[in-house]
Amino acid sequence: LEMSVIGVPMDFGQNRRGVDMGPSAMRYAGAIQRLEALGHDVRDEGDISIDQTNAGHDTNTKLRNLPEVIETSTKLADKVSEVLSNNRFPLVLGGDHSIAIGTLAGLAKNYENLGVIWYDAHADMNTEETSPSGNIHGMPLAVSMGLGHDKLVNIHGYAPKVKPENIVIIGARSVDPGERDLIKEKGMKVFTMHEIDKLGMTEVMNQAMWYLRDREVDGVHLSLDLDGLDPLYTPGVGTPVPGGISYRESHLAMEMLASSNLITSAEFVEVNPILDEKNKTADVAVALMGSLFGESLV
Ligand code: DIR
Ligand code: MN
Ligand code: MN
Ligand code: MN
Repeated sequence: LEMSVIGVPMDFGQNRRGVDMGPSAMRYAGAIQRLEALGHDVRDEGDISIDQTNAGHDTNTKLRNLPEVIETSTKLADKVSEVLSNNRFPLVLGGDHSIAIGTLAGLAKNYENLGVIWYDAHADMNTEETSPSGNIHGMPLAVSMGLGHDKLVNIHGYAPKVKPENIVIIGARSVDPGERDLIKEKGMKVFTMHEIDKLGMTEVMNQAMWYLRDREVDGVHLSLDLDGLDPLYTPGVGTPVPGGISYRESHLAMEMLASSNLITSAEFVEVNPILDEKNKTADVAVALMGSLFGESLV
């Protein structure tokens, strides 16, 4: 692949500082070299610049740091579009999960029928009305479906970015009441930990991929929140939830995606080295990138 890596050192979407160091942590863990070793042509595009002027001064408890999230999303959307127009594969390193608003804004206008795999302990489908926290990292999927604050929903001047029926959520185990209602209302495809336990990851991934093929998607974005894994493996995240996806199940999922050739863009988010144990979470993120981009033992 011809890939472009975009860092988004942003922590405005939630209230634990340090996730802005995620891109550095993943680079330090060898992300670029790992992908180059697989024969990919990797261009590190550096980081999106983030204005820290008002960090810590926000008083909006419904939508924390809204102006900063809007500004960063817009810049990221521009960058992702530029990478696509150069026919390169966008790989985005976060940053908290609110950056997905920008990634999807940059991607979706280049596809007729974009699919999304959302690998996460959470559904990220809150709006300012339903959010228990006011943290925008709990909202990007709702925003991308066209629900939420006008300015977030309309980044890059169009909405929605994705259709609810083109989204598959994998690993959910902490879902807020408003999110649950929305999942039901939209009839969304969700594989919670219950399905992963019951069916096994092989069956879950096969069903997820066939679901998206049946939707006739012309691209699939993988949005991987490291808190989708069990905190045993990825402790360096802001909102850990026990009972998560294992290290091996996650590698299997990435390997299956690799051999499917479905994935056309990806992002790895919520790596917070301040909360981590010796950069373990970034190491896992980079190992998963290895599997997603073609590593195999024999
Ligand atoms: C929670 C946490 N549902 C919220 N969301 C997180 O604040 O909306 N998403 N951590 O990754
Ligand atoms: Mn910071
Ligand atoms: Mn998330
Ligand atoms: Mn999450």
